[in-house]
Amino acid sequence: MTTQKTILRALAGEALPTPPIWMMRQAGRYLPEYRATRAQAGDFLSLCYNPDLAAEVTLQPIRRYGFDAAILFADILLVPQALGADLWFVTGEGPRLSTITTQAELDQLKPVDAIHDTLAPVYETVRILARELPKETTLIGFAGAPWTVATYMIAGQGTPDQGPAHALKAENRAVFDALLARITEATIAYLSHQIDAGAEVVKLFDSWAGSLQDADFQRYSIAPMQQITQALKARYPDVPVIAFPRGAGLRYAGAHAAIGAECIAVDDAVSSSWVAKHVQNSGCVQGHLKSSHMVTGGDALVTETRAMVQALSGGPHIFNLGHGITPDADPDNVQRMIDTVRGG
Ligand code: 1CP
Repeated sequence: MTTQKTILRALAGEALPTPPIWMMRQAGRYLPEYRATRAQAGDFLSLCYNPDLAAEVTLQPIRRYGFDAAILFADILLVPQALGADLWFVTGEGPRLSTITTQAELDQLKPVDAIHDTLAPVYETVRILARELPKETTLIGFAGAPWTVATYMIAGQGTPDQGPAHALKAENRAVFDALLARITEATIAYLSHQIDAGAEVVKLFDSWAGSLQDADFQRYSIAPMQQITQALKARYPDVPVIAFPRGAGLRYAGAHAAIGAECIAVDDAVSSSWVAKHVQNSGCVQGHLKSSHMVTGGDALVTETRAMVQALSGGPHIFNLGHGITPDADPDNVQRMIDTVRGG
């Protein structure tokens, strides 16, 4: 059976003449309408937990650009908060969390069944979106992958090298493993509720996968994403999974099979010709234009976009950036990228 939605067709393995397109962080500060709604909400977390306003910012880039997918507006750090961590955002700096580095702190986390009390507004946002999105637009739910979420829970903030998480892994493997297991279990429950509410696809963001070496990459990036994917497939065999082990480099090859995901999202550090040969041969790929083109624009944006579409035209491809769009991007450059993808 074929579906009309282009994203679902690509995820089912179809090479489309024009790749479907959406953009990581497409609802974000580069858009004046996002900044206005965020000001109305008061702060970032209030926006995440206000279903009407979170649905509104999710819809804004769909109205403006007609992307083929909408991604739920939320954040990967809502799961730690739902497990009982304190979470706040420092303006101009980023997230801050209470830290988990000992068995005693781990014991204070809430049981997984309790996360839905905090996350109920997110499920309501998904229900609103499932009603209000245009019929051709696919609704993507998401969560952070366990390793990436753990790096924030251990350090209490974003870190350039994920040093504190690597240190805990070396010094207290039992606590580290138990924390990953708890996040994994919570993520399965969270994504199941998003799917029950109407998410048609789910994406796992492992933004810091690239800092895991050798056996650790398999054990802490791939294995937890595989476990989540397998649990979701048992309950929802028809819901495709996109996995993004960012920074995986050569290890993107074989990731479809290792994780069991329909689609592997790739970053901009690998070449499109390499991706076509070594990743797309195993299934759908998503990506991977440098997000800096959304700031600089010009001929390079058009040339690079065309070359990428061409290089990945032999198999299933969802066009996207290699990482999230940045606040200094020019909204006109986004339109130019879309016109290039759709119009040649
Ligand atoms: O001030 C603001 O308005 C906050 C900026 C912002 C936004 C727009 C944050 C804070 N989160 C979000 C939304 C968000 N985050 C989405 C919504 C959907 C969309 O893509 O449009 C998604 C999918 C995320 C995912 C997310 N949050 C990731 C994984 C993807 C990635 O970018 O690598 C990570 C690592 C986070 C944590 C986070 N949240 C916000 C910031 C600034 C960060 C990064 C912090 C750091 O590492 O320093």
